[in-house]
Amino acid sequence: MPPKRQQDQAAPKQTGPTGRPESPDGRAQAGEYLTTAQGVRLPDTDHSLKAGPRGPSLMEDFHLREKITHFDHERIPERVVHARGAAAHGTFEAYGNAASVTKAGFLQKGRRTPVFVRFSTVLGSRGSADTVRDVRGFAVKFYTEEGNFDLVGNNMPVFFIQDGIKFPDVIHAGKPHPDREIPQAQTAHDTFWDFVSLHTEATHHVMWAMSDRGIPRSYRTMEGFGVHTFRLVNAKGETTLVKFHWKPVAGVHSLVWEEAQIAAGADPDFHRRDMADGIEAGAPLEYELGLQLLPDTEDQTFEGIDLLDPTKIVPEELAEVQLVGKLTLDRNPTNYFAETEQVAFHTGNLVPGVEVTDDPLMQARLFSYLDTQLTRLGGPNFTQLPINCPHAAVNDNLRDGMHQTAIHTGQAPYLPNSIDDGPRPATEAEGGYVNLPREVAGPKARANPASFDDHFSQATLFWASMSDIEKTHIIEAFTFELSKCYEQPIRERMLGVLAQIDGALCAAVAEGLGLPAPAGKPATGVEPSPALSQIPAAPGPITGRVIGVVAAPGADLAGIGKLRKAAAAEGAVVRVVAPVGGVLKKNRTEEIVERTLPSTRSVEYDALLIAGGAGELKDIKLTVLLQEMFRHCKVIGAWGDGAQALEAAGIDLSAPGILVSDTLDKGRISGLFEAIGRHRVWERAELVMAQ
Ligand code: HDE
Repeated sequence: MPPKRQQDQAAPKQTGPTGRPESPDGRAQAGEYLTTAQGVRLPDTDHSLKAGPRGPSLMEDFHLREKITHFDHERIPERVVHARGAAAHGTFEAYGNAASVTKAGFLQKGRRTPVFVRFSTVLGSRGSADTVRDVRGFAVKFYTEEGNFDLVGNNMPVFFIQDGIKFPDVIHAGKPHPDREIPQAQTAHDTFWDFVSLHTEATHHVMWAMSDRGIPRSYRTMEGFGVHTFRLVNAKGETTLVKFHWKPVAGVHSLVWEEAQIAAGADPDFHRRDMADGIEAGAPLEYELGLQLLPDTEDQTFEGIDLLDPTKIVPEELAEVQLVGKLTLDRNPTNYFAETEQVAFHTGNLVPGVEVTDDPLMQARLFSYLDTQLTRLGGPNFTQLPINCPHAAVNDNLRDGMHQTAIHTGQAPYLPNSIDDGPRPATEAEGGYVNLPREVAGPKARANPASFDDHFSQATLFWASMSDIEKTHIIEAFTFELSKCYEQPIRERMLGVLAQIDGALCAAVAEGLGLPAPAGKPATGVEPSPALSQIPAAPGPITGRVIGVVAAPGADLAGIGKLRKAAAAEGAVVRVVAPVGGVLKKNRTEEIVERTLPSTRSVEYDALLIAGGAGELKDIKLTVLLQEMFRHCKVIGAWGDGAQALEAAGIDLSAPGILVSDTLDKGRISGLFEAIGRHRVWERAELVMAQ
């Protein structure tokens, strides 16, 4: 027998990215001195090593070379879609009522699971504007005790295509034209409309994109959807089909198109700033997770709706959305690159109790996400990055590869083995991800089921569910986008598609384009789904909303203070706007001017008031500000002599949603909050359109 092997191994000392193990949360740069990446202290980082003060610089300068080389490689490829995004940390707490349909641990009563959520636009590059008309990504990573579960959804419940094999095509059509790389981050161009008018399965999603859902007010006021049908499995092995929904506690609200355009120029970071500022101000973003539970039948349809077709919804009136837990986003990332840029979502990150279905769009996604991360994050070990690392213990027998940071012990990374000492990772069905046995059979074919041929009936349902003002916005969006196409046949073909949705929609868009409206055969007898409209029936919360107060020297600062206190109690913010910056003082009260008339635009405020004592103000920029607020149907108000300034700006004080009072008492403040809680004064819309 050969002698037993001696313990002869050592491993490098485990340190954090600082070189110091005592930086437990992974934050780098904790050392006292500026150093090279090798930890050598540096006396100077502003002057390269030169032969004399006038140079040339010397090759020998290891600090210069290292600093420049690292900088040269600071970027990683941006995401091929969803490149522009912003994220936040938070917690998901389960109510427990889903426990009967799924064994997933994170949905058991009272379980609190850390999460990281990244919101995004789809088409724009990483530096594009937030408020463009586009679909928004809503990707949630749950760090559950059973491993990571990623719910990689959007703010619209349907998708443009039914089969993932067309994804490169629809994205090529939506991205800027390849010759001049124009236009950025939008669908208002020929190739997009060419694609969707030729692939009419896109029609339902196009309706969502042209509706107000394409320009959300904020991430806080956006719904989220898992899109595909998933399969839940409970402890007894019983299955239920499910559609996932996120319901924002703050309600579902959008910008109006002119606001979206103004924000894209005045504040391209509008949505990410809103989220970060809200979290910083102590107003977390909140959503409830909702399940539409559907029987797992042989044909996987519900009330005639094919559940494997991602261009179809199940109206909430047919299958109630049951709320099963709450998501709270209350912490901003520390470092954009390390967290928001490096986070890697994957539809295949599933936990026991949640399975995917045979939706052909989902099937392709299962391949795509892991594949894309290999290029984007430079190799197979991106799961070791802190933001991607599961909070459950990992023992995966995966070895080596680029950027391996683990120091694996032992000699036999395979199972079973009879060599390595100590406990071996067990493989057990109990607690493991066991795919439920399911019969799979069928002739090999590149084909769709016949039910996938219905491309229009749910687009008609969506249209029929909109209020008049929402319909007007949809008509305006189609007219704007199609006006930007150069190719006449594309516009004409798209009018043909609209004719299949609704005659009035088609006629109105055709009129705007100066083209004849073709005839179509829209579906008849379609039941509207009131849940699809965003116009609130009752005032909602005003958390995260911004109230601007225009003030000037001599203004009623005590009144502003009172308003601020009341707003803070509701999670809303008051910002003082004045002709010039600085501090306003009256008696012992002070107010910091946060925005000046030359530096602000109306899109920054959900409501704008003129403070008492500021009635003398007359400034063309204030007029523009107020006229925009008026056009966008936002709440406008004044107290004391502030009404004079409104009149001077041409605001009709008798119009709906103009709140004028002598003093700012409790009743006036609650009336103001109620009006903001309705989001907009839609009763004013007709007046605005007549102007
Ligand atoms: Fe994605 N998608 N997708 N997608 N998707 C990506 O993954 C893909 C689809 C969604 O914040 C990519 O890491 C294919 C539907 C979100 O990091 C990529 C198909 C829905 C995000 C990819 C789809 C989504 C992505 C790009 C059709 C809503 C951003 C970078 C089969 C349910 C995640 C990356 C984040 C990102 C592929 C369709 C949502 C290339 C092939 C439907 C929210 O893997």
